[in-house]
Amino acid sequence: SSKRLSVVVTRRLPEPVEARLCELFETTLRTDDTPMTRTELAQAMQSADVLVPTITDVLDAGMIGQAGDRLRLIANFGAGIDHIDVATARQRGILVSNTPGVVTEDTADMTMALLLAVTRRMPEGMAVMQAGTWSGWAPTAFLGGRLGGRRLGILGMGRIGMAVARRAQAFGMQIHYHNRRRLRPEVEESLGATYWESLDQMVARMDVISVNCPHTPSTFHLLNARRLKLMKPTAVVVNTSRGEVIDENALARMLKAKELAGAGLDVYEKGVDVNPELRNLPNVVLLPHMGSATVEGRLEMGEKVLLNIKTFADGHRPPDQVVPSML
Ligand code: 8YV
Repeated sequence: SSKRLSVVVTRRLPEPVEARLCELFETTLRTDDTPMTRTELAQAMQSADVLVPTITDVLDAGMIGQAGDRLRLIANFGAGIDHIDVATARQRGILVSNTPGVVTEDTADMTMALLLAVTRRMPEGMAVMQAGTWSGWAPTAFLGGRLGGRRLGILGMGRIGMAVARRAQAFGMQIHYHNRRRLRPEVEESLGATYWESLDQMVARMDVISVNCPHTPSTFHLLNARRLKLMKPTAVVVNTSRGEVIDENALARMLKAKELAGAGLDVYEKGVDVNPELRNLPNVVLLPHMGSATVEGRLEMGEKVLLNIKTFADGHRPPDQVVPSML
């Protein structure tokens, strides 16, 4: 029966994932590696029983309003669902699922990579090597800062935040966190993490702030100009979550004015329209949203999407269903 489910996939996915989707369902694949236009997306919403979108598809109330009566499930390829109006989908009786868990370790790895790249000045070293202008070792060249002993403040202590904490613990950092809810004492203890109820107080005392919370109405610009100004001028900001959590223009201004020591960013407030001020600062490392971009991770994301659709096709709730109350 699941064979008759019509599934529309909005982006090219790894070949084994596409093959499996075609095997199990009546699947329409994307033919070129670009996002769908709004018109194409609206058409897909009309014709599909199940839509498999990604972060590049904006499924706002207007778009969900255009869904055909057939559309029953939006099985997102990705963990973050801030591009989907889950409440409106629910009103229309459309379920939403995501792919949590499988992006955790890769995103935490990238958080550490960005942190090390910034604090150890890797871009400056690379630039010299690429230009062929290295004049040899010098005792005072390219001196960075040691991670060990520094205070890391994790903003958002979910799966990814905890994976960052475990890594940072191994680097000898002191772990602090702010979260809506405090962790259970035994979890806090195993991570050696100190809870801050006040984000203002935490940011003022940290050497590093790592953003690991989702983007929701209550986390938009959580790091606004006022909070960024509370930070030590020697502090570093890392963001592998969503750009909207930081006021990007305020961050750029402060980095330029050396009111902050550095930043490592994988995500941006306006997607590909990155604040150009960020691009030419030596103390800033920018990546094009690569946090979960591993071969293994993408296959696991595909498996999650398949399981969500298959379970739904068999008449049950998808294991990774997202409900508005979780947001
Ligand atoms: C994905 C991400 O690559 O999972 C997420 O929330 O940001 C990335 O890991 C992207 O969202 C795919 O839709």
